Amino acid sequence: MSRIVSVGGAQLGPIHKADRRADTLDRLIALLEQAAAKGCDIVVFPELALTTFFPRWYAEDIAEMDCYFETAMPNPAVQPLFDRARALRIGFHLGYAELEKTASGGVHRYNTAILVDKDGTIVGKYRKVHLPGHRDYDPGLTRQHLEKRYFEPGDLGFPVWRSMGGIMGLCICNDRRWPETWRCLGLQGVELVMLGYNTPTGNQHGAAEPPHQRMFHNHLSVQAGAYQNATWAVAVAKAGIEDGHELMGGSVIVSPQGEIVAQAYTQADELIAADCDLDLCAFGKSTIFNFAAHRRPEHYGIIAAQAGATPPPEPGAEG
Ligand code: CDV
Repeated sequence: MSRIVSVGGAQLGPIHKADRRADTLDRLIALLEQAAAKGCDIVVFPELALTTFFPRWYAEDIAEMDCYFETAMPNPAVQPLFDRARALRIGFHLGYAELEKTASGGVHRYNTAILVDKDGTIVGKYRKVHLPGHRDYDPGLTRQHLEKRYFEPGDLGFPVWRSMGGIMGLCICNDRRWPETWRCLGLQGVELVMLGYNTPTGNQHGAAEPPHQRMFHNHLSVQAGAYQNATWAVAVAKAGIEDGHELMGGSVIVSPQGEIVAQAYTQADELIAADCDLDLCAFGKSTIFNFAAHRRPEHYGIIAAQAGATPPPEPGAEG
């Protein structure tokens, strides 16, 4: 049986605050249809693919942002995407802001992604673990990035699922920069990692980090994660000038050897695609990254035991 999964990456151009939800959904469905026409089995949409990147704005009362959150998935506003995908027999990955109501009347807010199979069934859900930015308004920054204000860290870990003949995993945007993310997925045999991102082209601290370096870090992270875990990876941007703030494009599909096999060249709605042979993962997984043969977990305890770095004392410092 073929283990080729034909993957589409549906990069989105900007989604402005003023854009109507129905128009945004039409754009997603148009990309879905392009992917289906190309024969894709699955199409990957970006992080927070239904709305503008609202964490760039401060609200004293976080509930003011609830208009950007989904309280159920699917829901009437996104049902047309689910219906069209099922009719076309194509799976998809979708990032969105999730508001979960608890039995006791409380709420949790997460930056979430789901994996939907060709029958329209949600087979997997992931909630972003590595939330970048800050909780409070910071006047010293060129731009706010308030993910820590509006979302809780994900509580689902880094699960994988068997779907479409392979082992699928998800992460979201900033997660791609952390080797811990990739290794948690790699240790479960992941063969295709899907992720979306909203990454500004400029540094919010005003630091000398030009756009070409930021794009390099984007690709470096995904290529290293794919290579070191012998997995395919699809990283898809929301790009362009959104409500006056520029987000990078550069969506890519990366092979288990860490090579880019497809890349977007615009900052607009654009489909990239590649036939991903999941059997190609076996080479790295059985040789240089044969984890069972070569890993030394007895020396890795520090990774799970602490968050911050603990350098040794300076020479001459009092103990
Ligand atoms: N949405 C993100 O997680 N963006 C971050 C930016 C703020 C650095 C990223 O890692 O791309």
